[in-house]
Amino acid sequence: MKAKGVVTGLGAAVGADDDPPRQTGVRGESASMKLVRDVAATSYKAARSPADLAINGAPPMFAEPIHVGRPNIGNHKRFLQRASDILDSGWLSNNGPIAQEFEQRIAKFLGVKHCVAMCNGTIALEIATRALELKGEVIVPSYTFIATAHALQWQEITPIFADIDPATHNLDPAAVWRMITPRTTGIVGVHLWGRASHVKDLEAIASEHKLRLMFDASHGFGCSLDGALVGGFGECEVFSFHATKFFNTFEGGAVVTNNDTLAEKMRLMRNFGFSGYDNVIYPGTNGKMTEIAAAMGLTNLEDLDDFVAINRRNYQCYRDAIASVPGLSLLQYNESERNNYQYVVLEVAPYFPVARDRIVEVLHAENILARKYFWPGCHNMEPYRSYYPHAGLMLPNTNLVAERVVVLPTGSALHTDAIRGIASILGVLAQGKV
Ligand code: T4K
Repeated sequence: MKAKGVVTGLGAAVGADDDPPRQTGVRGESASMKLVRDVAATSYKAARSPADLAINGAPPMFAEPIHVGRPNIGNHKRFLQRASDILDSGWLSNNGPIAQEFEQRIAKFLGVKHCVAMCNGTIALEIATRALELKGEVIVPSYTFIATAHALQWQEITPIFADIDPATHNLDPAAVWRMITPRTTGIVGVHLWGRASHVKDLEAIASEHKLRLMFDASHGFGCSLDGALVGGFGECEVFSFHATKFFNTFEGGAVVTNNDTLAEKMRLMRNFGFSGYDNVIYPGTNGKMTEIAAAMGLTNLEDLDDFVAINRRNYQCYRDAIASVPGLSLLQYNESERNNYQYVVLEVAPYFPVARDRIVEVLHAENILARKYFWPGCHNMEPYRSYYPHAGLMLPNTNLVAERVVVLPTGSALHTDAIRGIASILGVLAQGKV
C-alpha cells in the first residue's frame, strides 16, 4: 500500500498499487506526470456503508478541503527565473516583452493569426462584444458561468437566454433560432466543459440572420472540434486563464481571432484607446495582461501535455470507479478530439435514491468541495431573475441539467487513490440509506 496515514480506520483503504499506467492523453505519448503532487493521497478511507460517512458522524475522508479548481502549476524553477528576470528588467505591464511572447506562443499553439491577451476572461468578453459592436439583444446560454451574461449586461446589451441541448450542455441551435427577434445582433456560444458548441449550426443561423457570432471559450483551451483547436471559430473566441482553469496565468484571458481589423481594435480598447504617446483614438478600458501573468502562462504552456495527461487519468479513474454505480454517469468526451478533461461532470439520474443537493452536502462533509456548476442558471440570478421572471418557461433543458450536475475535483493535486475514495462515497449513496 503506497498511501499512508489512513485517518479513520473505517473500511479498508483504497489500494494505490493498481494505478492505471501513466499514459498521456495527448496523441499517445507517455507523460512523466512529474507535476502530480500526491497531497490528497495521504489520508483517505473507502466508504462501505452509511456509517462510514462524515455526515453520519464518521471522521471526514480528507483532513483538508479538496477543491474542484485547484490550479495546475508548471515548473516552479522556470517560473521563478522568469519572475526574477521581470524584476530585473523593471518592465511589469503595458504590453511588455513577456506578454508579447505569450501572445505569439498562444496564437501559434492555436493556429490563429492574433491573440490579444487580457487581464481576465470577463474583460476579454466585454472588449470582444464591444469590438464586434453588439447591441440590443444577444443570444447566450443561461447554463454558463454568470460572466458570460454579465459581460453583456454590463454594457447594457440584453442577454437573451436560449435553451441547451441536454446531451451536450451547449446551446441548442433550434432554441437559438426561436429566440431571434428584430433586435438581435449576435450570438455568444459557450464551449461548456471544453466540449465545442454546435459551431456549424450556429454559423449557419448567424449567416442567415446576419448576426455576429463569437464564442466564450473559457473552458476550451486545448480542445478541438473536427480536429481543429477551439480558437478559430466564429469571428473571435474568448479564453479565461483564471487560476481555476486548466491553463492559467493567475488571472488572465485573451481574445483570439483571424480578423486583423478586429484584433487591432481590441488592442486599442484594452489600452484606453491609446495609439502611441498622448494620442487616444478610441474609447477604451484597461484590459492589459501583466508580465508576471504572462510569465506564468509561458511556464504553464510548457507543461500543458502533463496537465492533460493528469486530467485524463483522473477522468478515466472516476469513470471506471463509478461505472458500476447505477444512476450516476460522467459527461463523456469525444476521444477522437483533443480534450483538456478539465471538468469531471457527474450527472445524477432522476431515479438515483439521493437528491443531487444531498449528494453535495455529503461530499462537503467529507471535505470534498464538489460544486453544482452552473446551477441555478443565469436566468435565476440577479438581475435576470427580476428582469425575466418567466424565462425558465423557455429553458426546460437548462433547468433539468442544472438540477442534475455535480462537478467533482480533479487536477494535478489529486491522486487516483483519492478519486477511488470519492467514488466509494458515491457508491454508498447508491445504497440509498443516507
Ligand atoms: N465564461 C465562463 C464560461 C467561465 O467559466 C468563466 C469563469 C468566465 C467566463 C470568466 O472568466 P474570468 O473573468 O474568471 O477569467 C470560478 C472561477 O473564479 C471562474 O474563473 C470560473 N469561470 C468559474 C467556473 O469558477 P467560482 O466562483 O466557482 O470560484 P471559487 O473562488 O469558488 O473557486 C473555485 C474552486 O477553486 C474552489 O474550490 C477553490 C478553488 N481555488 C480557487 C482559486 C482562485 C483554488 O484551489 N485556488 C485558487 O487560486 O468561480
